[in-house]
Amino acid sequence: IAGIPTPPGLPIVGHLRQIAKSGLVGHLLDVSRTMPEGIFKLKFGSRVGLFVTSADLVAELCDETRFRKMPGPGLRVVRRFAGDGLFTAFSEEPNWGKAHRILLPAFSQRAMKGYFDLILEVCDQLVAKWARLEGQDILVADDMTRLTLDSIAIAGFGHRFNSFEKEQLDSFLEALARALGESLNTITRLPLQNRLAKKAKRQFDADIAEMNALVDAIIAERRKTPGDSNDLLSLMLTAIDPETGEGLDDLNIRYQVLTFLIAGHETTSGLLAFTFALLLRHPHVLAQAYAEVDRVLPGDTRPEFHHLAQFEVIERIIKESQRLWPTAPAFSLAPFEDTVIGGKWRMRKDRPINVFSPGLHRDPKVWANPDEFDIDRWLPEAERERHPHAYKPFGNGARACIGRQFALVEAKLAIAMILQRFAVSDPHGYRLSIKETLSIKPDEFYMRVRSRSPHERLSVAPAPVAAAEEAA
Ligand code: FDE
Repeated sequence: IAGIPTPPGLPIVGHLRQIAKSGLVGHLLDVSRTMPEGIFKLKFGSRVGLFVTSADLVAELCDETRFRKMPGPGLRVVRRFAGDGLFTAFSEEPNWGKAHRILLPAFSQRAMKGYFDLILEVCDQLVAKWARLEGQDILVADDMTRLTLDSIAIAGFGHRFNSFEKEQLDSFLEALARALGESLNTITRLPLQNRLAKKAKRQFDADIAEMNALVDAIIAERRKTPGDSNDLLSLMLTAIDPETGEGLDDLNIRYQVLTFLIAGHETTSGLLAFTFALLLRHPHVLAQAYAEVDRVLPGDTRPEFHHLAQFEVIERIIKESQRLWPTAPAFSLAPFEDTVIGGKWRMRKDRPINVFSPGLHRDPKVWANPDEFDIDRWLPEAERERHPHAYKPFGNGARACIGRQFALVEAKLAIAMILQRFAVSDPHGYRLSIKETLSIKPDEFYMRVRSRSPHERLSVAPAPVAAAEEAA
């Protein structure tokens, strides 16, 4: 049994000061680079956080006979508004299994096909807006947020935010951003500071009330006019869990709607924004993406569901973007019983351990040149030989992301439609900096677009990889 390594920190405030400087994710990445064992602990005031970045250790944590998801301090604060909704539920809570079984059909391949036209319509709105903004700075993360929020709301709940018609982001998003920020702050603030944060607490309550009002309106809307849709909301309101013979109760439905509104847009918008920031820094990869889009969607071809499977380069781009910057950057697990991992680190029953994904995704024992953006890591041969637990952008096991396919459909379609229509550029030489709520986004990332001429669409040279594949 060994002591878990920790970097030197100041007494009492522990690592809080460094976190204030470089953000939690930035600080964790810095620390993980100095921790060759791939496990470390950090002091947050009186609390100690455990972090794991080694693929071998993560393999043990992902063994569902020994460990299960255990929401840590951050998610426990989010429970004040998301309750026992899918994301924040403890695995033992009966509502988790119930909702999981009831909602799973809404994420089948067939369901994705059904959402396609709705998502396409929202992507059209983004493209139309950007066409009007030609030559001007576009704040990428904000428009990606409009896109992903509108998509999950229309596909999941038949609710239209119409975000692209508005200058300002929906006030729901401001309330949410503050509430998530506050959830993050309660992790990184000292307990004494927490007690003093009265004003923050009042704002937190007001923000929760505002979010609930929106959710209740969406539910009331549907109860008034049920229609014949088979979406998430109709499953929540009417479906019966085959195992218990029960449906979801009203409070849980509220938690689920809010959960999907949040989980369905935050992480996917960050993913899209990171992807464009990375593409603009890697013109040779961007060229490959253009070549693929021009091959799959020549000229003004309207995208259809079956095209998505042909975006092989874009898929690798998305995977590599999620490797470097997984927008849900951590998930936490705890053992059912006291146990030891790696042959020497003691893990206490029910005590959460964080898998810090940006660190795991750079584990030097698995990834060559881990900080380099290289989409060829995702060629099938390379993938087959990889450590099976070195990549967890969607979490693990039964508690892995239920929205994964939805996010990928949306991301692929949005990327393809933007590249089909626009030449993208980065006139300000963006230097990546991370904005953290509980998820991460590129901060203050602006890009510009210009409509591609028909000539440009024909003249993009196919990238070597794509050419070789076509010949094969
Ligand atoms: C989930 C999730 C996860 C796990 C977490 C933990 O474990 O804690 C992760 C990692 C994730 N997720 C991630 C992600 C990314 C992206 C892009 C996404 N995600 C997206 C999405 C969309 C949607 C709708 C969603 N997502 C949703 C969700 C949910 C509901 C959940 C929970 C599940 C359970 O059951 O638990 C998740 N997600 Fe995600």
